[in-house]
Amino acid sequence: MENEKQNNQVSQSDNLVEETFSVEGMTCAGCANSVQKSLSKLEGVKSAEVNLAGASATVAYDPDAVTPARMQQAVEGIGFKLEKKESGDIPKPNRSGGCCC
Ligand SMILES: [Cu+2]
Repeated sequence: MENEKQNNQVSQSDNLVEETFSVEGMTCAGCANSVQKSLSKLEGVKSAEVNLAGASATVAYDPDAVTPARMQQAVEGIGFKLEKKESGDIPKPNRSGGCCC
């Protein structure tokens, strides 16, 4: 008799942090989409919202499973730059032409 319990339980963690990063290099909705995808597919990232106009990304994540450094790596891997937003840091419009499309 098989006594296999396939309890695919997601480890319950209410340790969720929401943080806003600034994203450099996005020039169109396609760019924003790529950044959003690369972030949300990371383990530990619950949701990612990329704001093209504001050149920012708001990520809800579990700090036990993923780190901002990891997100930076992922975003840099597709040609953009993710930076922790310092308070008082005004995002400057970026039209450097690092477009993905
Ligand atoms: Cu683009």
